[in-house]
Parts: sequence; structure tokens; C-alpha cells
Amino acid sequence: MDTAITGLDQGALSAVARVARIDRGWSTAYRSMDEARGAAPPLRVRNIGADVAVGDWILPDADGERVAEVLPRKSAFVRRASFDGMRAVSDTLAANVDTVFLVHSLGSPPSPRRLERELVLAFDSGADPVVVATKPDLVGEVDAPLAQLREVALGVPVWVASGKTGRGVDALRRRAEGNRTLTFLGASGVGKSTLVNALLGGARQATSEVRDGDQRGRHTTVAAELLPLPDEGWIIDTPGVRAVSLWLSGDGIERAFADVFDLMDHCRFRDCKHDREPGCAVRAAIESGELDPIRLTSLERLVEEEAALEEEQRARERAADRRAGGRTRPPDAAEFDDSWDD
Ligand SMILES: Nc1nc2c(ncn2[C@@H]2O[C@H](COP(=O)(O)OP(=O)(O)OP(=O)(O)O)[C@@H](O)[C@H]2O)c(=O)[nH]1
Ligand SMILES: [Mg+2]
Ligand SMILES: [Zn+2]
Repeated sequence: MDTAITGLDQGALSAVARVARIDRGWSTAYRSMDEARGAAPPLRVRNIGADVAVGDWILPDADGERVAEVLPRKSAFVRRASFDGMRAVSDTLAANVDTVFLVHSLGSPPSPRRLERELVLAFDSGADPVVVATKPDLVGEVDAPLAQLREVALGVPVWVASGKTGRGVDALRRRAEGNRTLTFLGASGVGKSTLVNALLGGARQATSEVRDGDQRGRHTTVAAELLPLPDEGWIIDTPGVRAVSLWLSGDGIERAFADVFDLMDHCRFRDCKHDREPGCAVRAAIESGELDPIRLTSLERLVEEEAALEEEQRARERAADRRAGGRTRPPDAAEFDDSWDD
């Protein structure tokens, strides 16, 4: 945590600026705490050619007109933006985050499958995840739903907090000590902006009622925004994310499914498919009730999703190579026939 970037604490902003919001190719960024607190107009620069995300540290060009450089990110949430299967495009939700709160409402049935995906994204981001269960006031007892979330949140804290009643908010705030950056990931209507307001100590972010029938939110927050906390640290409010689609994963899947991977290490055969092979530790754990079979299915689905994305990326790279290099040689001919090149 002692990189040049985190070394720039709230009081020491100067030539570099931190991106607070992005509107149609323009970044609004803070060069000083006065700007962050609204006492001075912030910097507005064009993003032309720069891949900028909220939370990034940037260097404007000499005229202060455009982003000259985006400083290396300490962490970043990258998801797949398009779902149409035509072309994979990545989308960076927030950058330079220390703690990400994965927010789930106790007002709806727990969704451990969704949490699994969020954990993969969080582990891949480089930020530390904490699961936050909101709206405890809506349920009589929280133990059962919390247990369901804990079952997939291996080694990750699961807290209860409510922006409405204030319960648990101090624990969230402590994560910002040392001038750190917090953000939220969760479905619309789970109470992210309500928590942001509780942390800011005022109604800064708009919130709105969820729908009566299914408790779904109305996508009230439409763009990510970086806000300074009153004492120290930063918070990035984010729009509700409908579906958590993976981008190319680092070791996120391995970390989020460490329990299943540990079992796989104990299968008799190295190429065990965990289907009917003798000596399969995964099957044995499912039969003894130690492992929920849905977890294996989830893992397989995520691995497939990642493999499909990697394949798509490779195909695009090949297409780009072809465009750049003109004609390509069929691999077999190239290998066996030196005279192929006409
Ligand atoms: N009962 C109860 N309601 C809450 C709590 N936290 C938030 N709410 C309500 O839930 C609704 C949605 O809250 P928001 O904070 O707007 O949700 P959000 O996650 O920011 O939603 P998007 O911006 O759409 O992604 C509001 O009506 C809040 O008042 C809570 O702890 N208890
Ligand atoms: Mg919101
Ligand atoms: Zn096996």
C-alpha cells in the first residue's frame, strides 16, 4: 500500500488528478481536496484515446484539456460489458479500490450463485472483498440467510449493515482509514446509495424505493461516482449491476472456489472429470454432504464462460493479425511445405 498512488493522500493532490466521474468522453477529476469538496471547480478533461475509469489517477496534458496519461492501477473491476455474444467488450467499473463491499439485501432470498460471480470479480480486481447484508430490519432473523451467504464466502467476512438504521455502518467506515477507497458491487435496490449516504452523513446520493412485488430496484444510480468521505478516504457509488459477467479471469475462480479445487487435488486421477471415476474426492464430498453439488456446477459454468471468452479473444487476435499481415499461411502448409509462399 505504499505505492506512489496511495502516497497521494487527500491533502496532497497536485498535478495528478483523480477521476470522479465520466460523462460522454469527458472526465471530471479532482486536483485538490477543495475541488473534491466542491469549494473549487474541478478539472474537466477529454478522454480522447485514454482508457479511463472512475477512481483512476490521471495526468492532464499541459493545457489541461485532455488526459495525457492514466497512472498504473492498483486494482480494477473489469467485467464483460456486452452480452450479445457478438463481440466481447470489457468495462471497468471502478479503479484503485481497496475494499469492495458485495452488497446483498436480506429483503430477498439469498443468491449465493450471484455472490460466487461477484467474488470471482472481486478477487480478480485486486481489492479485498467484504460481503455486506443489508435491510436486516426486514427479516425476523438473519442467521439462516447469512449462513447461506457464508457458505460461498470462503475466508471473506460477512457483515450486516443498514444505511437506513445505521447498523454496522461504522465497521464499513473503518475500512476507509488510512485514506483508502471503498466501493460497492450489487444489484439495483439493495441499498448501496443508502449506505453511501450514511457514510457521508447526509442525503448526497439519490435513492428510491424498490418495487413492492419483487423487491427489485429501479437503477437509480446511473453512473459511478467518486466521493470524498468526511474524515478520510474515498467512496465510489456504483450503479446496480444486473448480471455479473466475467471478463478474463486471473486467479479469481481458483480463489472463489478454493474448497472445490482443494478436493480436486485429492482425486486419484489427474484428469478426473469428477463424474464417475474411481477415487474421485469431489464425488465423495458431494455424497457425504460436505460439498453442495450446485457449487461444482457453478464452477464448471464459470470455467466454461472464461474459456469461451479466451477463445473469442484469440479469434479476434488472429483476425487482427490477418488484417495487419495481409495473407496468412494455413498452419499445416506452413509447417510442411517451405515453398508454400508462392
Ligand atoms: N428497510 C430497509 N430499506 C432499506 C435499507 N437500505 C436501503 N433501503 C431502501 O431500499 C431502497 C433502495 O435503496 P438504494 O440505496 O437506492 O439502492 P441502490 O443499491 O443504490 O440501487 P441502485 O442505485 O438502483 O443500484 C430505498 O428505498 C432505501 O430506502 C435498509 O437497511 N432497510
Ligand atoms: Mg444507488
Ligand atoms: Zn474427481
